[in-house]
Amino acid sequence: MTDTASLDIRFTQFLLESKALKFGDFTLKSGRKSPYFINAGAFDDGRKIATLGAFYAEKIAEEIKAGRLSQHIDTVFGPAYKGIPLAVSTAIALTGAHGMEVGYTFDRKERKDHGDGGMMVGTQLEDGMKVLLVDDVMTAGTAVREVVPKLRAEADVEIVGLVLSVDRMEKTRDSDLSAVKAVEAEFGFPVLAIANVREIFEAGRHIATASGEPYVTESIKTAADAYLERYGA
Ligand code: OMP
Repeated sequence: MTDTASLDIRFTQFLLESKALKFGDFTLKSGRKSPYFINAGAFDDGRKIATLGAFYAEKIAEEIKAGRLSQHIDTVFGPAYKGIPLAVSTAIALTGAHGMEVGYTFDRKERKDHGDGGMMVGTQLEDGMKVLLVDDVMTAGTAVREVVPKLRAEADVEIVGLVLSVDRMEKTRDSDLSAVKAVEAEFGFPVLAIANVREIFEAGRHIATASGEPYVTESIKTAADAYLERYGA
């Protein structure tokens, strides 16, 4: 694999090598039974979380260049708990590798009534601020629907977009629209993913394990195709 391979291919290799993409039987938050699962908890050391942040920052810089994301971002917001290392590592990479001065913010799960108080940690939200959301995976969009009202209750911020690791490209329960498209339509900001499941399964066919077998074998691909036939948008 070379550095010139496209972002989704390099990201798929990272997901597979970090064991963040698992194959088997998984019950999702939505109740759907899936033959694959993306576990952001696998990015559990300094090297992996720094690499993950660099991927988010690369995606954000690419989207800013393409005019799909605002050039100005005040803070990167990651919902607690899993979004915290994402927001911090993304902010570090945006400043370190792309020269963007940005804050990072995350929410508390419970209100703190002593010391500095408040619901947010990191850069405090103020009216008019441009906030970029980061999260791990989107299936049905439940997580983002919970977090947007929390931000809006804090201040009259402008959410400029949401960047994910992986778009699972699944239909919502009541339409043929993908959850990503439904969230974009509902909230009016772009939802962008470093890679989507179709790109990941395609790339994974050509990325080999140490024993020379592709990570995505014929039977894994068949199971994934059947799942996407039923739930894919
Ligand atoms: P929604 O909130 O319904 O979009 O589902 C996404 C969330 O489900 C993620 O933030 C995870 O908490 C979890 N999840 C994964 O982490 N990886 C997956 O591959 C699938 C899910 C899931 O349960 O749908």
